[in-house]
Amino acid sequence: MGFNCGLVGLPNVGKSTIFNALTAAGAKVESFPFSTIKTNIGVVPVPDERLERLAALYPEKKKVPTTLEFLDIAGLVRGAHEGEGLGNQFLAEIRNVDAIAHIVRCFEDPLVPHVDGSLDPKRDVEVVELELALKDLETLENTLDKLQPKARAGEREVSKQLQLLERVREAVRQGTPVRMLELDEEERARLRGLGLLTEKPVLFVANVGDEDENTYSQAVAALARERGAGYVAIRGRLEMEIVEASQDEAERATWRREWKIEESGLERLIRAGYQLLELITFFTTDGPEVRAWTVKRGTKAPQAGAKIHTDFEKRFIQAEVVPIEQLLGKGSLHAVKEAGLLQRVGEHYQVQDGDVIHFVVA
Ligand SMILES: Nc1nc2c(ncn2[C@@H]2O[C@H](COP(=O)(O)OP(=O)(O)OP(=O)(O)O)[C@@H](O)[C@H]2O)c(=O)[nH]1
Ligand SMILES: [Mg+2]
Repeated sequence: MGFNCGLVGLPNVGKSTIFNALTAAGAKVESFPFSTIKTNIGVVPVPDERLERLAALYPEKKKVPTTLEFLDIAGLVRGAHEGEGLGNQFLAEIRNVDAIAHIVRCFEDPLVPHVDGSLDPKRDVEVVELELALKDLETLENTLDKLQPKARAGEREVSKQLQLLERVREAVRQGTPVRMLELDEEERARLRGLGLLTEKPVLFVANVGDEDENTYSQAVAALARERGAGYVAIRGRLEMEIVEASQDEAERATWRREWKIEESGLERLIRAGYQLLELITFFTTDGPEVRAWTVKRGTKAPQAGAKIHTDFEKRFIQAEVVPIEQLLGKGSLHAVKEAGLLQRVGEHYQVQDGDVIHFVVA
């Protein structure tokens, strides 16, 4: 399975607009709040010029990029954790994402009403964060209620869990997102099953309208730094219009140059998202495909193999690896071998960004 990212924020801030700019999916965009009711899902190929150059070495093979899934989720308002607005159900959707892109309105437009009547990114961010935190408090309370009787019965494991949850609850009450707590690996593992929303990595996305950065978006960037979150600014409507104006990437690039957009919102968001989630890309050239794959930094060779085929992890013998730039420099795998540059690695090898890998399996 690939990675996914949920677009979260107040109603009418441009979530569906940005979703369309990212996916070209044509989701409904309206100037009134709560226009999105059911979550829109879009899968996008991750643009990577290294894959283009690798594919050029194998003109007979099919080029398959790695993908990322975006979810355009309904707008969230004060009281959402108690069912206000469209309520609780979409908080459950947030539970299933790997990362949250928190969309913040940073554009002025009298034709687009703001649910709170005025533009104030800091207040908006706090409304959304509070709802996520309150949902986590509810989850923590419910779990604690179930554990307490067992702890009284003297189960040691349970009381360890109980202590951890009480500590986390206290921190969330104080307004600290779970992702910012100092927890060790074991503690993180203990929390994983709870699906806490403030544990997810967050990327703040300032929807800046037609202009570039402004004082509102600068405030969002500062908030992101404070909260251990990533940050990108996207000119939502403009980028959506460019994507919708043409299917041709070259033509879209011309439009972007015209508007002095150096890199598409998608590219910037993906770069920030990969950094935030500590993701890397490796490549394979076996069979009929030249293909890019996404894994977490630190993934070992057998588990990377499991991305291709679940069997590969069990049947792993070794992997043959060459950094993509070396392969491109030599021009063929044969030349890489001749030069003695192909590394043979075992099950403890950690895959590096840009590795081209051939898995040898039993
Ligand atoms: N001026 C301006 N308007 C924008 C921009 N981005 C979005 N809008 C407008 O804002 C309104 C809301 O956009 P949507 O994308 O539907 O917002 P949403 O966050 O998905 O809203 P809900 O689904 O209702 O929560 C629409 O009228 C958009 O055209 C922008 O960059 N500039
Ligand atoms: Mg919407």
